[in-house]
Amino acid sequence: MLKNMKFETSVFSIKQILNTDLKQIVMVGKSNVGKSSFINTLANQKGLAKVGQKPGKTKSINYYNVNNEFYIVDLPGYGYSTMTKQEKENTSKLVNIYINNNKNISHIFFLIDIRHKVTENDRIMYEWLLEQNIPFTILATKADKVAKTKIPSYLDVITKSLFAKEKIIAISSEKKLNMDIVENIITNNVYENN
Ligand SMILES: Nc1nc2c(ncn2[C@@H]2O[C@H](COP(=O)(O)OP(=O)(O)O)[C@@H](O)[C@H]2O)c(=O)[nH]1
Ligand SMILES: [Mg+2]
Repeated sequence: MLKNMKFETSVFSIKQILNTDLKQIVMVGKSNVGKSSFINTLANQKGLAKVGQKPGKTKSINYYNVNNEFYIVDLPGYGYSTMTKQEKENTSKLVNIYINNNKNISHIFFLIDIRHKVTENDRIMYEWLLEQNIPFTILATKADKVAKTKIPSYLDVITKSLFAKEKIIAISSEKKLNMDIVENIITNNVYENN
């Protein structure tokens, strides 16, 4: 569990992006994949990030301050059918500027629902991640929704449809599956190479 995690701010426009020297751990994934739930489980606080929020409401970059040592940053989800073309453009511009002008991103978690088919947007996100010079981990969310014995085959499907070389980790925010692995990744990336 990450101690002393607090919501700090939501950023809707480029000029609001935080100018900070603190390292940042970033969450990306399509809407409803379980980003907010994952953040709440990491913090061990139920209502910290709003779960099941209407897609239209999550166009912001949300910063969670962890003990004044680093940030967990929740990026706007992609694949919203309710967003207008203009909203999608504004959101992707905000995300790109946030990532490209930032030397303090130490790790990106890319969340994919373990049960769902990999979408075109997921593939675009994966290709985009490969082009960044930032370490990342693919997490398959909501693993409690499939039989434990079937988890490896679900992971295999995702790996193959992304042509991913990285090992994908199954997680469950509900059942706290593999949260220790995730926390290790976070602390290794935040506290190493200081
Ligand atoms: N069974 C199960 N449901 C989950 C899990 N994580 C999220 N959910 C559900 O998936 C829905 C979307 O979750 P949310 O965290 O709001 O996703 P976000 O849009 O990516 O922030 C909600 O109804 C959550 O209760 C999980 O680990 N297990
Ligand atoms: Mg959310």
